[in-house]
Amino acid sequence: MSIKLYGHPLSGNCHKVRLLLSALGLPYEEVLVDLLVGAHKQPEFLALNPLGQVPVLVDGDTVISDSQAILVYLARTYDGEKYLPSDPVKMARVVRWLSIAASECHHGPHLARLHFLLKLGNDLALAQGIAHNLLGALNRHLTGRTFLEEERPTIADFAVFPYVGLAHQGQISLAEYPNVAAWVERIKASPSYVTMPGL
Ligand SMILES: N[C@@H](CCC(=O)N[C@@H](CS)C(=O)NCC(=O)O)C(=O)O
Repeated sequence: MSIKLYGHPLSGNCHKVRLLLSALGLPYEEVLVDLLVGAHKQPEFLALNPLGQVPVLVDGDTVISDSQAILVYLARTYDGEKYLPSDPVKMARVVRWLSIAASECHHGPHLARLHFLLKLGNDLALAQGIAHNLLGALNRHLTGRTFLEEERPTIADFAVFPYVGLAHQGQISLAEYPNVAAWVERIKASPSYVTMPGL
């Protein structure tokens, strides 16, 4: 069975999935969905994801959209415990970060980055404010920790990492957040790490 990732090279949401696919050592084909010409709003792509957003993962007959959902699917399908532990407390702690990735990471560093990248005209001060609040909390959480929840990266790390690592593209510096900056470097030093433009 072949795995296809429908994505775009500049999408941090897609990069979450690339990081896990690489960590799992899974071969896959990346299918470019050209967001700049509206390919994500064409009927063929909307049949995969009615919301018209990347990433979408196709694994045989299984179609999953949403980066967080894809991380859960891949982690549980291809490596039982390592990236998403099934112990209820441990799982809840990892899922909490998936929620933060979809909320604070999206409304903070992601939208600050898009302000500059796509000249969105969105509220930059609001996005940067949310980002600094997130980074302060993340910095405190990472005190004395190597990764977000376990002594190894889990899907919590892969979900939060891209938009925090790309924060500088939204003119947000990590200089005030040394634990976050060190965690970003630790992830970049992982043997399976793959990069993307801006990281
Ligand atoms: N919650 C979704 C958000 C996906 C998302 O916002 N994707 C962006 C690219 S990073 C996109 O496709 N935007 C096009 C659009 O929303 O029209 C996820 O985590 O996958």
